[in-house]
Amino acid sequence: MNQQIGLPPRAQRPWWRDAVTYQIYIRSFTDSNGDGKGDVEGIRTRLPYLKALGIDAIWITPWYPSPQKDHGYDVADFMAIESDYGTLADAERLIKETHEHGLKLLVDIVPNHSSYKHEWFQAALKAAPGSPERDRYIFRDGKGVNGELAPNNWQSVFGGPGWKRVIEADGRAGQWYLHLFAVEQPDFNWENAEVRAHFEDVLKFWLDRGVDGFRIDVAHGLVKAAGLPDIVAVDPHAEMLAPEGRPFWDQDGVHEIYRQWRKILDSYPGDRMAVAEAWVSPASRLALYLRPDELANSFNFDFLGSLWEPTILKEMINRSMEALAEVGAPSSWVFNNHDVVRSVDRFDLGLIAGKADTTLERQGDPTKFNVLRGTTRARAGALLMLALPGGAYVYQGEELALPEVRDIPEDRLTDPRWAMSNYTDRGRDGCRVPLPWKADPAGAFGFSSNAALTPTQAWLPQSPWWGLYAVDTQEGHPDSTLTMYQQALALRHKEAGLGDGPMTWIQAGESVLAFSRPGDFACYVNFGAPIALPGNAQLLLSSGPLDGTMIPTDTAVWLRLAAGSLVNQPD
Ligand code: TEU
Repeated sequence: MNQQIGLPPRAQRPWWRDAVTYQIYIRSFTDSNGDGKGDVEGIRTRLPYLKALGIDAIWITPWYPSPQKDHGYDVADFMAIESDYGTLADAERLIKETHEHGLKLLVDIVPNHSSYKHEWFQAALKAAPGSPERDRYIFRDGKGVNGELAPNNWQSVFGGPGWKRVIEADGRAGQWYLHLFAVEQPDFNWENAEVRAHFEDVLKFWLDRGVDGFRIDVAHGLVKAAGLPDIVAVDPHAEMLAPEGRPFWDQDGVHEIYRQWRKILDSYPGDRMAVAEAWVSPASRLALYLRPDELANSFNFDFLGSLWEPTILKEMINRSMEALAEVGAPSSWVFNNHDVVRSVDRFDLGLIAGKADTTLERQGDPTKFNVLRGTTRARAGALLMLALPGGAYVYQGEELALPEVRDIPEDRLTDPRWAMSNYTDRGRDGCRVPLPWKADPAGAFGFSSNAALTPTQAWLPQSPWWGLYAVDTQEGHPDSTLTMYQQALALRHKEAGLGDGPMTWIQAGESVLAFSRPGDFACYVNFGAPIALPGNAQLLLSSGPLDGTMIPTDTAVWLRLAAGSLVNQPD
């Protein structure tokens, strides 16, 4: 399949067409001040690690002042830094030093909602119905004789009703406000000019400080259908995340916002960009966010919900690339993020993203069921992802093959999903446990500068087996996943044909995904019984040991093919 014909060489095209961006979940990355929570300074101390890993950019999850009801995605002030995480001066220093390391830096912008502690929402609560203060959010009168019923049947993504009734100044129950996420995350009204102007100021505030771009949270949710019509579904909550036919997702009006944002990005020097977190399908709808006058990237979330199955994966790859080629945009592959069960577990157990199967508790012993198979597959998947056209987003710990942590005690769970689902869904904490930097448990496995901090004292407790995956045990070890990522990312920089550009499928059997990239480069991923390496191929990298000249099950290889061996291969 050939796309992007006429693409300029890598050095001449914008960095975001090819970049591998590393997602830093700030609270769990590195704690420099010993309080058990990650911070800005902690990130700065790890820049050498990130540089050595070979990524091109970092994306930092929300670092703004926040009551932390959704770990920073509830923002109280979009133009400052959370005091637990540091200061604006720390952030400015981090931006500068990230650039000195030759890396780009993205910040997370959360435009769908604010925290209930945001001064605008506090003002809205005090103001009267119909006031300009209320108009910045989505307040409505309730239904029923006394307004005691929610204005419509929208539910929260986290569980339970999507509306909360407020007490008015006279002490009586009054209007309702919309919160598509936690109660403490009231949705903004994007029809309001002040909201639009504020976010333009927010973009400029961070662009002026040198950030290279933004990850846009819930990018498909800002505009709600006029009149806020009910969801037409038997079970509105089950349908909340369905991307199609929802009166709050992927409304056409969002595109005008991003066209405006693109103008702001383009008014700054360098290739400033934005990447959309848009849970939108089909791929042709997602492509609309990537039209030349809109956003640079949009996460491709298909892999998050896919099984380890070649036919499905191939279809997804084809669909995504075809849709994006229409608008001239690169793909942005994602295997992991802070909202889904880690790929090591998904690929082993066949879990679908976000649906942690609590019947399969690991109970603290990673060897209890087949974590090894998940690791083998996650490693092969990584080589697949990093060989595909376009860019990729890697979530912290993915390079260590961290599994999902399933044994966090219930009384330590913090994700709002846990309470909002009436304690039926453990939520997303299992992929957010602070990173193990050292095998020694002191300082919560090296996560914290405070050596006295025990693994259970980190903000999310680390399980006793967490140290098995530590950076210091993997660093320099020829078989470790960290080493494999370092090698893959180094090769990716050297191979001019990787990153954005054409790919051609190679027919290698039903259980194999194989494709070539320019420069006689090929990637083979074997999902079935062992297969032979293609003749005269030079092995560049493999995700696991080969068996002589055979590629074992669940193994991926990067190869230099003998020149001319691809002639007459069907697409
Ligand atoms: O997520 C948006 C979203 O709809 C899903 O990722 C959802 O949170 C998940 O599938 C259900 O648990 C973004 C952020 O990535 C997420 O961390 C925030 O909680 C959410 O927005 C609200 O800001």
